Amino acid sequence: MIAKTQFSKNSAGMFFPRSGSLDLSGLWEFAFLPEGTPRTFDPAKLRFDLQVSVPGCFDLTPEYYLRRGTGIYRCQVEAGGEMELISEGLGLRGEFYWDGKQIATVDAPFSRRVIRFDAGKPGVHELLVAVNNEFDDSPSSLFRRDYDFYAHGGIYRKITMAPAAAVHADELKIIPVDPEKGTVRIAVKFSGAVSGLTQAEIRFDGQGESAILPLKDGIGDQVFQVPSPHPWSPDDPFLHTAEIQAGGETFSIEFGLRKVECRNGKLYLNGAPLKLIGCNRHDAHPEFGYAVPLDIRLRDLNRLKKAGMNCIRGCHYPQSEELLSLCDRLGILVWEESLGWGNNEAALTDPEFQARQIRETRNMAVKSVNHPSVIIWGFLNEADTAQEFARPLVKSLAETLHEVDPTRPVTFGSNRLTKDICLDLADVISFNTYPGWYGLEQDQFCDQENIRKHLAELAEFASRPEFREKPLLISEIGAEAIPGIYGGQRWSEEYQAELLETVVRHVLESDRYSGTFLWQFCDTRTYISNASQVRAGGFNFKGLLDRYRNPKISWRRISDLLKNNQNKEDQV
Ligand code: ADA
Repeated sequence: MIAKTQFSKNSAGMFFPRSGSLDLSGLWEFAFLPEGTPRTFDPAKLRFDLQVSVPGCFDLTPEYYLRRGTGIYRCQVEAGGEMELISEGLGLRGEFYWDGKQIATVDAPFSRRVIRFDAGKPGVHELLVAVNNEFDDSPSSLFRRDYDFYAHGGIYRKITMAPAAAVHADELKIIPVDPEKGTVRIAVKFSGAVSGLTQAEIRFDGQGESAILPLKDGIGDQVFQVPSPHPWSPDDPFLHTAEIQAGGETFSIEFGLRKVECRNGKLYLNGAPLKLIGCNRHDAHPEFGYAVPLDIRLRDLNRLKKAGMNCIRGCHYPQSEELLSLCDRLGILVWEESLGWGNNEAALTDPEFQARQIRETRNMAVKSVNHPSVIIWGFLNEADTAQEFARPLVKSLAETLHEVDPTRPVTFGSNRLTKDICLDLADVISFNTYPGWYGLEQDQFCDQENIRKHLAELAEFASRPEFREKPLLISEIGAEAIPGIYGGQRWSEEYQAELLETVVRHVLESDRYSGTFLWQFCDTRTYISNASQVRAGGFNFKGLLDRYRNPKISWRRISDLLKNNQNKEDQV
């Protein structure tokens, strides 16, 4: 059974929504090839003896729990002629087959792919998606076994199909110029049937006359006035819509009129100083892996907003359109980053790894550019940026993001801190640091003074002439707390709460810090032990919520702190 769906105007976060698209979410047939078996297969010889959900992670089904190998998903689709298939994200890698013929391969987890192919005669056809979650230990691997988050196998996000448009929208960017005046820069790149295409028509919010965007070789770039402009902000997340018509196709894009700036060492949003207080959030759940249902995402974000937090860091991979669209609608600010974690010299100097990082970072920016909630782009979390060999890739990634959209600041979470030699390449300085947990004093009870001293030292370092114009963030900080362990000692809920409260108070009081993303929103699945750490029961317990989103003491403590802080600000 294939659910047919039309994109409604308010469909959550569809990238270039097109009428007549088919959402292939639903029940698919499933066959499994265990780890080590050859990944070439004859579909006719496979045993499709299970039905599974798409989106879904096969390694969380009871039948294949935590297994590694190749999951082969099969469904029948009614289609014909030139088609466009959009895969929002899978892992760790995959191949797409149409009637047994390979039409695409995907070597990057969590990334969107637009696949155009000839579906042949109209009728019922077979779509096969083979996803593999075996570890690849080569230097070019994007998702390594020592990453501190679980490498799930599955179709993480939606697959949709639509008749391929004659004019392909490769890039549609709506970049605010002046939110108050309501001016936006519209930059488009079309391919396909573009010869003779001299213009696109632009219409805002379904009203008024269309405006003309001249095109040459499918490319156009011009500033427009939005009628009745209404700025976007966390407190008033108003979304405009632009319809872009070209070559008989209509592309409907939501956008928000907002401006993020770095000035005098601070972040500004729509001209007002911005203090980010929020969490690192893996888009994950212990029962669903990375195929997180809309309802869970919505509850997470509503809970975060209700607690008085205003941002998430989408650690450590490109976020789904659905999640970003929810953040647009709820007014939650986002640091989105491409996939990376602790990458060392072998990876950072590997030409294939570099090419993949640049390609996927660019893909992420092109995908996310119209989401007003995304205000910062990141990459290469905790790479070895204390070494010269890291500079070429860091520089290329920063340039790639600035080329897609010069209006958003770029950064990376550095755990090399004052030894980092790439901070000049970032617009924002972001430190991942764990005073009171790793490395520094490991006290039985929380040493607030030591934590404040460490944060003050980092702020002093970041106040040097070469850095003081750059905003400063603590992009990760926290402590493990096993749910139900009490008493104030390390690993207890009170220890975590006291540490996090010390951090948030310090950041709120600090003139130098533009904010912090606490590590982390909720407990997440990782491994009992891998190269870099041991994790009790295979979970990272630094969540302020447990894995099922039940609050620990720290969640309540931080929520109360932020509410009191907001009350004080309101009284000023
Ligand atoms: C690092 C890393 C996180 C997580 C964290 C921790 O900062 O970026 O993904 O592993 O440490 O819990 O130790």
